[in-house]
Amino acid sequence: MAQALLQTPSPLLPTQGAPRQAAWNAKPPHLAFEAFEGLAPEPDSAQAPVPALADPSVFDEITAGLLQQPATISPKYFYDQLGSELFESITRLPEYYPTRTEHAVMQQHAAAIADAVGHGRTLIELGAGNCEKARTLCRTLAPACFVGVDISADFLHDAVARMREEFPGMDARAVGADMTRGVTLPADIPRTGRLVFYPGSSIGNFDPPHALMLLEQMRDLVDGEGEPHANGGLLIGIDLPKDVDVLEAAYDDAAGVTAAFNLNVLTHVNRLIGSNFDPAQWRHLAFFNTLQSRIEMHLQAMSPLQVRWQGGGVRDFAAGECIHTENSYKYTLPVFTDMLARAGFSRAQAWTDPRGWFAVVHAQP
Ligand code: AVI
Repeated sequence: MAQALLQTPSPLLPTQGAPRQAAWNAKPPHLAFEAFEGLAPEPDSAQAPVPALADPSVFDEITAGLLQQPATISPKYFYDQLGSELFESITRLPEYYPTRTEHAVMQQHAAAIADAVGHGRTLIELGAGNCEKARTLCRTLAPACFVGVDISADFLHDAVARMREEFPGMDARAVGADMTRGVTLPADIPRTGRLVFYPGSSIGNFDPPHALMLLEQMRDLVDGEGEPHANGGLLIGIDLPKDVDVLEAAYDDAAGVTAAFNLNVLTHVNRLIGSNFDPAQWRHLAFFNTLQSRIEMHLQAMSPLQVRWQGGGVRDFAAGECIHTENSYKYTLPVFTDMLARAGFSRAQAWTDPRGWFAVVHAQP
């Protein structure tokens, strides 16, 4: 059983439900799938010649999803260049509370978090991207070593170089790895005193069985890969259940940025599989599924449509039929603490904002 020291337990009931396949391999923006950019044919043209695709597994994955009933597109395909920019805009929207609320929790409880976590650690940020969130943490934690992990090591190198400049005494490294496939750190990264940092509530984009698998991988990392006195920890951001209107507005903002973000996946898919999706024929849907405690995003056909792709693939959509593009699970602290315990983190402590909208959780084996 978890021995959770939950400072602000969520008032909402725990919800559990059957996972969907669609989001198992969802990636937060910094883990965006970036293969095939540059090999792309002209978007949105069924007639344009389509170059041979470099990796058939991507083609197969997308087309298999499109042929499912209901159709799905993995959220990792949100994050092409435009999708990543749109996501950045989302994080600044008045309706999208998670980013600024997590930041406020980290600021407000900086001293307590630092006391719990400890100074001089090896800080490992998963999905580090531009290392912006870790930079703030480094100022309070003064880690001895920082390891930014991201699928795109090239992108990371600049960010990690800037970390070295700002924190000259800190050993800062960039590691290119897809965390969904397991992360192996360089052999000289200290095995004791590791702190894995996974902010942004990105764990919510994985369905619960895959979220559990990821937490188990994080547990292996903080365990120093078998080191008996590893003394490691995990610091992770969790979006909590809240008023449905607040949740739904965050994923269907008045300015239409989230709609553009969702629709952009069709343009990206067109480039990846040579399909002829016309985003103008689809509309963005986002709603809270109370039973599963998750926001669901879908794209809905506004009229009967036929979509074709390279190699003769075809899918007919009836008017109103949907493609499921994303889940964003909202965990109560008791439910998430239970998941942490199943992943081998038996102690957990959480800090939240005054409204109880978002939690930063420190967990230890
Ligand atoms: C990356 N992830 C945590 C975001 C979320 O809130 O689930 C992705 C997102 N989708 C629509 N808006 C934001």
